Amino acid sequence: MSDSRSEHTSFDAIVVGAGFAGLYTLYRLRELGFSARVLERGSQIGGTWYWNRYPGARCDVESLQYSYSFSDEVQQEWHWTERFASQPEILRYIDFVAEKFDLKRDIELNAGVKSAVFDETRERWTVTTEDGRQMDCRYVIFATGVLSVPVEPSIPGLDAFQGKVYRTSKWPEAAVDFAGRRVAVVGTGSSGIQVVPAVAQQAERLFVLQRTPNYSVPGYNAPMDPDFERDWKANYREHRQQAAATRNNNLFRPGTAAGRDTPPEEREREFEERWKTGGLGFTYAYPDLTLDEEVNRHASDFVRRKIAGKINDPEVAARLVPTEYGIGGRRLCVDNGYYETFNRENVTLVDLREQPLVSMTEHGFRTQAADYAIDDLVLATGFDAFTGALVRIDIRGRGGLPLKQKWSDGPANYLGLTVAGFPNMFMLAGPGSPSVLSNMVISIEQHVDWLAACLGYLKSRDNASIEARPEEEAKWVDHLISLAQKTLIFRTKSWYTGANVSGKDNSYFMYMGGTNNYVREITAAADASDYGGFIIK
Ligand code: N01
Repeated sequence: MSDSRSEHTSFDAIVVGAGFAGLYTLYRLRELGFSARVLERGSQIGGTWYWNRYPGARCDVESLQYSYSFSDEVQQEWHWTERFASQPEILRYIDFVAEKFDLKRDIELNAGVKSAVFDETRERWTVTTEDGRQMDCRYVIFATGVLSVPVEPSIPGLDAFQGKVYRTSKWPEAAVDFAGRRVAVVGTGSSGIQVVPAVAQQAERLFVLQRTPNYSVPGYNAPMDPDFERDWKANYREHRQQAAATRNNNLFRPGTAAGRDTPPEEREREFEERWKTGGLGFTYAYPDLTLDEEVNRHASDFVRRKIAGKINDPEVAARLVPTEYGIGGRRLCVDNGYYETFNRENVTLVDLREQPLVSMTEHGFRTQAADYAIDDLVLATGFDAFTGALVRIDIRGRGGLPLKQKWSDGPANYLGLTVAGFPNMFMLAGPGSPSVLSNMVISIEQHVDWLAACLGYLKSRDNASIEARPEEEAKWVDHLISLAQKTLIFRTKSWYTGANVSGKDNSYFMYMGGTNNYVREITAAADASDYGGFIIK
């Protein structure tokens, strides 16, 4: 990729991360005439879609929507082969876009960033890579991903295990063959639910270690319907506009009538209809589906019945059905044959609530009920989301204050884009924005478009500095909390609230008021008030 590693060390902007966000940022920075460098720790571009290349990995937002909208040429030229794109296809798409716009010449691979330090006298950032190289820039932009730092699970004896250990979030580039092997998968979130059916097809024996069952709806993935694709390509602009008017940048046909005011038989029909369609649209049947207790109970019971109906053994079914929380409180999963996998002879569900995991052993694992022999262990155990990637970089703002310290009580931010005390620093799709509650590619574009307008404004003022006003940041945090408190997510423990990482539980990692409202708010903060929430000098 870029072979100009040591030629230039000073840039208008440095972007950290070459996933969807980093690539589009580079494209817009070039349009502004900024000198820019993208630093990527992976050995390929693609971010999430480079690292999470486990068998079965697939996006659960439809391919025609989970793609860049900024270039109609790209939209027309690229052909998605399936309703939900697989990880290899998304990676090929990202590469296609990077080649088309000649982005790679400004990207350095294998260039993890160790620190970013703000120099108050020069009002510039010094960015240091893990191999000790220093660069400096006026503006630093973190496009580091929301789910890019895996959590190391607390499993006693992991080091003692003599078999192979694979992580879904860091899967080897070479294909892994599980034929003839005894495998255990730990974790039943979106990653586990995708990897389990794929491993089950190969492995001699598969143990699925489940701690908390999740709700999963069918994906019904299928080859792309040519008529559907033709319609989208002919009307892409309208489809994108309609999606941007929703609360998540995604066309889920959101219901408008309150579930509370809808008779139960009618609700049942609507749920059935949405179940047949498949995908994440299930929870958008009614605007109060995750707010009203009765409606939520009905939707949860409906999915519980559907799950149970897929499993031959009623005892296994009872273990797979979530009972402790309502649908929508945690990230809904989308599966292609996950539940049916438990009807296979070679697959055993190990319910860690009935038989807690005691430890790994040299050749297997031990629960309070039994010892199990395995050859390979697959960890699908989740991420230190939202802030994990940012606090692992030694980011220091005004007065040398580490971001990690500033965020010891929560990720204070203004507009989900900036942090008071950290001038000329921007975060993309991270804490304080709708982030993973939306179609991320479009949310990323909305962030980058805001950033580009802001940088254009600063450029027109002689490359001025920008910094969030602390009082505006405090108001934004209160706003995030009050939005969160209205939701079921707030009352349910999951990685959405940081509950999967010790000491991290928090309520305001995301803006929960909908992407449409969010875009209105950040646009108003820029246009209507002429960046009045910021100090610009
Ligand atoms: O991670 P998770 P993920 N012992 O945190 C379990 C996106 N994504 O990688 O729930 C035993 O959801 C943990 O158990 P519990 C998507 O946004 C998207 O699966 O804490 N178990 C849980 O079951 C998704 O939500 C796509 O009780 C342990 C699992 O590990 C997000 O990424 C595909 C354990 C972790 O689930 C994260 O999903 C994949 C332990 N010590 C991911 N520690 C698509 O687009 C953890 N667990 C389709």
